[in-house]
Amino acid sequence: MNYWRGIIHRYREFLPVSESTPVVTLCEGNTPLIHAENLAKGIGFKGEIFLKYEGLNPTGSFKDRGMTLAISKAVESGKKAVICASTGNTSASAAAYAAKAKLKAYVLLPKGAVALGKLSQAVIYGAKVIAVQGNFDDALYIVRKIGELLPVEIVNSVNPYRIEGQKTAAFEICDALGEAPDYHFIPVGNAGNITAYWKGYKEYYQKGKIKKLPKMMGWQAEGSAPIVKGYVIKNPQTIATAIRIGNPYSWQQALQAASESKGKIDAVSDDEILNAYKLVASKEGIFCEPASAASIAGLIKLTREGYFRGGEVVVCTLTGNGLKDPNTAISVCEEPINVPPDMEKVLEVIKL
Ligand code: AN7
Repeated sequence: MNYWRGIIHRYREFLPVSESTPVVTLCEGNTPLIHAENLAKGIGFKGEIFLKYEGLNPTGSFKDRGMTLAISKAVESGKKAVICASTGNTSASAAAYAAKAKLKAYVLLPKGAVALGKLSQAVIYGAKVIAVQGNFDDALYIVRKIGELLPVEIVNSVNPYRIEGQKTAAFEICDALGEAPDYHFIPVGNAGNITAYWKGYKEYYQKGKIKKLPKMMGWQAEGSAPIVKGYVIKNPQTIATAIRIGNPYSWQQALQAASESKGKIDAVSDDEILNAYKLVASKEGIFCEPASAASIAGLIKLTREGYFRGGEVVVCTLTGNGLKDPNTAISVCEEPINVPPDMEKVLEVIKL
């Protein structure tokens, strides 16, 4: 048998698992690395852009890479329940993997600030959904307190197995390109993913699988940019609800990834995010969620500023699937044109 069996099976030697670890997988990983020539041309980037489309994971986001490991280790250690706070994607992933593992899942969501697709996932997979009348940071604080009180496994990225699993995306990129890219662009919310990628690249470098390391370029939304500003944001705002986080858990690790790699953490506005979101869909046929487009928005911004010399290889992680949040897509695009059931009327619209 030689079918894809998920990231633990593929990258076992790099992960903290043993023969006796029960592997809970939905066959996550192995996501496409898409060569984005149209986008490069459209934004005037004189190098090569590759998009790591993590929206094609089983629950539609990169979180599945970390969740397969976090849930497998929770089962190995005899846990019966898991808990997380989430802007949506972590809860969808936790709920799915908990269902597969026959564990109970409790998810705390900021009330009214989670895309409908993500909420629908958590409920259909059977999690107990708790809407907190506050933001993500409030919910994560409560989850961490509950983790100290009850025999429940926290599956936010405070759980180190999440980072371990997520680093496999960096491995896949290097395996596909045969080398690390020059730059890696990635959205930053709670800052677990940038931490994970940097760890993955460094491990591949130490093993001699790659000969250079990329510069890590992390992007926050302007209204939710604590790392860029250097202080906790009490009431973070952005249309990109997935990264609406004011006090990221892996703050220091994100800064370290940027400084060690000679990259940066910077911010883009909601307008820049939405522009990038529409552009990657219309130029490349890839529908990602708004938060994911922060990586593209950052690349556009730096290209405009003349940051690049030309010839660079850049990877942008598109962290989640656009179908999770169709409301945002519909709200930023032209409305369908209504016509009576009459070919002449349709031809008037088509004007080819
Ligand atoms: C699509 O689901 O924090 O910097 O609770 O869903 O590792 O937090 C989601 C984060 C980027 C930011 N893109 O990643 C959650 C949550 C998407 C996301 C991020 C998230 P991190």
